Amino acid sequence: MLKCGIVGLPLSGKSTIFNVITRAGAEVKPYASGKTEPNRALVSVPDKRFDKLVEIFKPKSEKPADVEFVDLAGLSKDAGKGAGLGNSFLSFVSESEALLHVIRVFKNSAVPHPENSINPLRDWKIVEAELIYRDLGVISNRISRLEEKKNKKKLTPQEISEFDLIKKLESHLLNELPLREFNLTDEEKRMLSGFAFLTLKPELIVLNLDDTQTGEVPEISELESEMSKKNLKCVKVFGSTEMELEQLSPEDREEFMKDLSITEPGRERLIHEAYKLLGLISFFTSGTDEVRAWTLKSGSNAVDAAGTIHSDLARGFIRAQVVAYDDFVANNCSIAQCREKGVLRLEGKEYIVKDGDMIEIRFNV
Ligand SMILES: Nc1nc2c(ncn2[C@@H]2O[C@H](COP(=O)(O)OP(=O)(O)OP(=O)(O)O)[C@@H](O)[C@H]2O)c(=O)[nH]1
Ligand SMILES: [Mg+2]
Repeated sequence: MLKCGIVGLPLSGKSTIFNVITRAGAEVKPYASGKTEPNRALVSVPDKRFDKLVEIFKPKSEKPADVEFVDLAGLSKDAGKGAGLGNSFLSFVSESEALLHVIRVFKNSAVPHPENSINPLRDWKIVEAELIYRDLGVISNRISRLEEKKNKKKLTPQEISEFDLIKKLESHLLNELPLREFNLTDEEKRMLSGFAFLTLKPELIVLNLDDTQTGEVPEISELESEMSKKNLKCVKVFGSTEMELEQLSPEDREEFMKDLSITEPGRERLIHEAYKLLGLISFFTSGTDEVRAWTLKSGSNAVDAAGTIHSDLARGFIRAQVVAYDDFVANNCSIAQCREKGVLRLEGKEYIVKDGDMIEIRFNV
C-alpha cells in the first residue's frame, strides 16, 4: 500500500487537512495534541473514468484505486535533536513514500502559533531543516560504520562506491540542502533506496488558508516564488471550511462550493496531486463481475500490471489485451468495435502500461 504522510509544524492544520482528504473525523484541537500514534485512513482515488466503467458494465462488485494517508504529530523545531516527539515521530515519516507538507496561512487568534506569527516561508524552512538534520544523522551513522570497516580493510567494491557517494551527500546536507536537490543517477538512487531519506521523498506543499484569504494573499508570495524555483508544487486549501464541506450532503456541498466559487473540492485536488506526486497511474480491469482500478508505478510494464492483479498472472503471462479508456469510449464502449478499428491491441511483456489502459491478461499456469 502506498502511503502519503502529512507533516508540518504543530497546529498548522494537519489533522484538519487529513479530515478534508479522508472524511475520517480525526480530532482537531486548538492546542498541541502531543499524540504519538498517527491517524491513518485509506482513501479511494476519485476517478470519473472508473465511475463511467461501473455505469457501463454494471458489475456485481467495484473497487476503485486507493492510497493511504497518515496524519502525523506536529514536527517541532529541533525534533532531530530530540525535542518534541523527536525521533519516534521521524520514524513515522520515513515509512511514507511521499509527503504533504501543511503550512499555516490562516489567522486565528484562538490557535497559538509555535513561532508566534504567520510566516509561511520561515515555517517551511524550519521543517525542511529538521528533515535535513535527520537525514544527516542517518548518513553519519552509515559513515562511521563504513569507516570502521575501511580501517580493517574490509570494504567490498560496492561499499567503496557507496562510501564515496554518501560522503558527497553528507557535505551537501551540511550545506543545508535537501537530497532531492542532489543530482542522483538511477544507479545511485538504487544504491540509496534502503535508507528511506526524508529529503529525497517527493513533497507537496499544502497552504492552509482561511476562507477570507481569497485572491492575492501577500503572506504566501515569498514562499510561492521560492517553491517554484525548487520545483515543489503548492496547493491552496481552505482547511477548516473544506473540512465542514466534506461533512455536508452532496447537494448542500454543491451549493456551498458555488458560494465560495470553488470548482474542484480540495479533497479531490489533494488526492489527485498526491497520486501524481507518488508517480502513480491507474489501469482498469472491467467486466460484469467486477470493475476495478489498479494502482501502478508509472513506467511499469505489462508483467508488473499482471503481478499487481495476481502473482499467477505474472508467472504465466502470455499477452495483455489492451485498449485505452478514451478509445473505448470513442468507440461506443464496444470491445467488438475497438477490435474492428484496430485500437484493441495485443501487447507483450515489455509493453509500458499507460494511465487509463483497460487491460485483460492472457495467461497460462
Ligand atoms: N481559522 C482556521 N482555523 C483552522 C484552520 N485549519 C485548522 N484550524 C484550527 O487550528 C487548530 C489546529 O488544527 P489541527 O488540524 O488540529 O492542527 P494539527 O496540525 O493537526 O495540530 P497538531 O496535531 O496538534 O500538531 C484547530 O483549532 C483548528 O480548528 C483554517 O483553515 N482556518
Ligand atoms: Mg493533529
